Amino acid sequence: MPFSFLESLKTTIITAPFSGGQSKSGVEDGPKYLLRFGLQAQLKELGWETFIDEPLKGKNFEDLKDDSTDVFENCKHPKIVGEATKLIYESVKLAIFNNTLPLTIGGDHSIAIGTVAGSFTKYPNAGLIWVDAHADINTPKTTISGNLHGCPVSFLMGLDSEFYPPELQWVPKVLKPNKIVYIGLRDVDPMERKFLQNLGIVAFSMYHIDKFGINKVIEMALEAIDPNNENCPIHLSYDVDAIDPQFVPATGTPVHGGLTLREGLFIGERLAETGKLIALDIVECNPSLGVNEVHIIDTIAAGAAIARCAMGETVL
Ligand SMILES: [Mn+2]
Repeated sequence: MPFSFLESLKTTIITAPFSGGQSKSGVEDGPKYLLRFGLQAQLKELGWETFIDEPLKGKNFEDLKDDSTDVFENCKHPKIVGEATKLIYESVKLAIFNNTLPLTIGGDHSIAIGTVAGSFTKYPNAGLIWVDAHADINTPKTTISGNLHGCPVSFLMGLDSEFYPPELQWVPKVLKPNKIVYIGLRDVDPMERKFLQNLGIVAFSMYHIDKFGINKVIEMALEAIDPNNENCPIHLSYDVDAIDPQFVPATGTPVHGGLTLREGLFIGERLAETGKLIALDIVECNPSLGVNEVHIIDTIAAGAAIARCAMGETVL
């Protein structure tokens, strides 16, 4: 039964045009490009009734991005990240309590602080599938770059919480280490690797995908977040940089040796098939990092295709 946690196929497309979790501009244009590409019409075509919410509308976070005033220890932009993610959190909560599936389109991955906090408020036993080249589990204490898009998982877990900037202390610690699983990792900082090991977090790197194949990896991932078959709902947080830059070039932190486009889409298709999806994020499409028009189109088309696959598109 597809989307068994919904009464009917309704989705709220939540735009999250936010770039404050990292230093490159352009990722705030991701939602605009995805919508211009026809994402809403494509979802309607799949049978979804669609609503749009723009929680950051009227907020000019781009102009507020300031590396000299908005800092806390080594963290960049905690004020705007705190404010933007809180607005996204409220929007996701509203969408999910209204029995719609929140599809949040970013924006950089810091926005997942808000999306996961929102979805887990309704479904505290949910599992989080984090598809990404990176683990995004640095803390304000361990981050080298200071970019908060590399920290959302730690905030959701409350790791090193005594070092949090005041503006991010609102984040509810909803995520337990046994309720997240990673797919696609290939660039993990030494301190992040320690967190994964010490907390016993299940993570499938590109090595595991090569070794077992993507289907088996997803089976193991599903089992890891729901070992006793308790029909746990699934939040999928999908960073497009999980897919190899040859298919998805216009993204902020590309790493070679990633998923093929088909493997990337299969994750969406397979999760849709479980019927357990309750929330979806598509992040880190940055049109301004395309060297040419083809790069931009490939990246946006891949982002939209991931959303469609995860929301029920099948070939046959
Ligand atoms: Mn990420």
